[in-house]
Amino acid sequence: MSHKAGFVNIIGNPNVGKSTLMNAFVGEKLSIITSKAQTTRHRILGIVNGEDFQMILSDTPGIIKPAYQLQESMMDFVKSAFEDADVLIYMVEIGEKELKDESFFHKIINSEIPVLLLLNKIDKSNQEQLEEQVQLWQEKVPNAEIFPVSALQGFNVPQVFNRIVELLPDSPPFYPKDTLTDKPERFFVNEIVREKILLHYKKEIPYSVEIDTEEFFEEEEIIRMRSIIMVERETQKGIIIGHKGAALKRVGVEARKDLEKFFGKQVHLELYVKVNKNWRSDSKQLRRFGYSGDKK
Ligand SMILES: Nc1nc2c(ncn2[C@@H]2O[C@H](COP(=O)(O)OP(=O)(O)OP(=O)(O)O)[C@@H](O)[C@H]2O)c(=O)[nH]1
Ligand SMILES: [Mg+2]
Repeated sequence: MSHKAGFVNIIGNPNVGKSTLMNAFVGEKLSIITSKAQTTRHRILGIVNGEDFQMILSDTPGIIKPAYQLQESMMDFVKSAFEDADVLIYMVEIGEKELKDESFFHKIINSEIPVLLLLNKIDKSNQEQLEEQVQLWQEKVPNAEIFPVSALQGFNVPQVFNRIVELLPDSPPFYPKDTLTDKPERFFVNEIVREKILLHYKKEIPYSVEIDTEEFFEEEEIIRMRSIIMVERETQKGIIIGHKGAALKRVGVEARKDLEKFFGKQVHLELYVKVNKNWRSDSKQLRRFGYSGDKK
């Protein structure tokens, strides 16, 4: 029996719904989702295994013009997604005009590999607007096949999935057929905690935070985890902890509930807050947290 396998890399502006789409395909909450831009900071693989195919999706950070070194490393993940893609998914949302970095747009319109342009969030538009947008994007990206979708509501998602399977090259699987992702358990602990930070703190706070899970110890009945919430400055530490520790407690309670769902087991989560001065601009620190840390 012939077998298909390949890399399907999802790129686009921040907040357009890339992670929502990957999770919908995989059927698991692998990537965190919030209404804030730059929720995703890494390249995260989500693998869908069929009897005769393996679809390796990769979720990437939203495209931006980097302002500090962490963001440069985030854009390195986007660049790497162009290098190994067998199918490129360019996601835009209704009403969007252009990609936040033109050089990536040129790569898309000159792509030699198939491009599927997903016009997302159509649940927020009407027929007239939709038709106008489809036409606009067809002119802008003539090499793309366009699919209006709602990643959130699942509209047209199975159709896109089937089209991707058709486009996958003949190949044996790249990963064992029971693999779901390339990331270790601790990564998901970091991400779930960071999601709660994105949800509950304002302004620059979520962008100044990195999580480092120091302990992940699985016992028969329970998984014990200890994570450090790293901030850039002393003042941010106080904000994270909140009055009498209430803010931090809420993060802990909500994260634990999600972790229990994710791992299907009881979880004990300890959270600490530490100042790690300017970690976002420190190559060594960035590498420790899984970013390239390359200076441009
Ligand atoms: N109405 C509507 N909202 C959506 C849809 N898809 C995603 N969203 C919402 O859009 C917001 C961003 O979704 P994400 O999946 O985190 O977007 P992203 O492109 O991964 O964002 P970054 O990781 O920040 O680049 C969330 O609030 C989602 O619930 C959709 O089809 N319709
Ligand atoms: Mg995302």
